[in-house]
Amino acid sequence: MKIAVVGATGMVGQVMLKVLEERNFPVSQLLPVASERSVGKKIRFNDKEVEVIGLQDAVDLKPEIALFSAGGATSLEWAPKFAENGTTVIDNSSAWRMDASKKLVVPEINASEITSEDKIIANPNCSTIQLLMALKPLHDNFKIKRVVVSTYQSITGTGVKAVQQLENEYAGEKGEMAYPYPIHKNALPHCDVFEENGYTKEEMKLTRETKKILGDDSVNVSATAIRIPVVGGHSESVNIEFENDFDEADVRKILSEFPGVTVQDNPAVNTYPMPIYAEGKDDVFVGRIRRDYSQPNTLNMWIVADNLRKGAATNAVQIAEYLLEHKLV
Ligand code: 2RA
Repeated sequence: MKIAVVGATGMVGQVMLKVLEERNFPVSQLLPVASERSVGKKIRFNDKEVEVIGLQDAVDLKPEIALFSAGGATSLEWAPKFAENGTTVIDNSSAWRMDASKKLVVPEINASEITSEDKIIANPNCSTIQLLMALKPLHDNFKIKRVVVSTYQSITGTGVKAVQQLENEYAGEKGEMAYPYPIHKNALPHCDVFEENGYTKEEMKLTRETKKILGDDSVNVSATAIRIPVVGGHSESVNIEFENDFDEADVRKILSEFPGVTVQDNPAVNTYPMPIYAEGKDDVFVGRIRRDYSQPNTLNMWIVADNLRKGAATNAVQIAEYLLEHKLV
């Protein structure tokens, strides 16, 4: 299968290539695509050197699937051009997520919504994917009324510039700033830009995308997104109020039986999810599961996942695998 990876030289694009290799995705021809300044560079894929090409060349080569992680502007302009040429686009940017005509997919939750008509499929935001992997099975069993979530997000979600800023600050060196303030020994209550309502785009993604993926506008979500000097993954403290009561043992059983979720929850022996151990893995790790005794039918938990893998690259490749398995490409 001819596969394009648009943004192949970026942080997520490189993880997409790695995941395609690890999962032995049947790539007959890889088209690594990047901006004009990277055209001609060589990347390695399946032990071979492959030359980076430009967007128009990639469209003309008519790949069956194009995995995009190149920013919203590139997706808005180029995803339709690939789609018009018969390519199915799986886009990791926010460009198409809230478009009513586009599917927003976490394979374990709603891949069955995809049809052969869907030529642009949106990958949810990383913090949404890991949250929904835990919420969906609980919503199905206990019907969620309201979610309050605080995220503790890795600087890798911002990109290479942020990782470089932290390294510079560790070394006591000046350099380009990805954030308005130092990130070393700090916590920034500012992920993405602020909207009129006082929430950041990152926080509103959690609210809007949760409703769309669950297909239930009645679920209320209030989010606070924090950037912290961590690289392994995003962590989330989640408080969930249900319509119906629950039994904690049932909650653990339901979560542990959901594909792609691993329950790590035994505080007596210091067992709980942490980004340093989630890094490089594809599961979503859930722990600190405990009733919130301050109000009825309410639960607290802690969710951790590698934001570059299940939060982006692996989720996109899993969608591609679904398309292949169901002969949708
Ligand atoms: C972030 N989720 O972490 C956003 C985009 N990757 O900055």
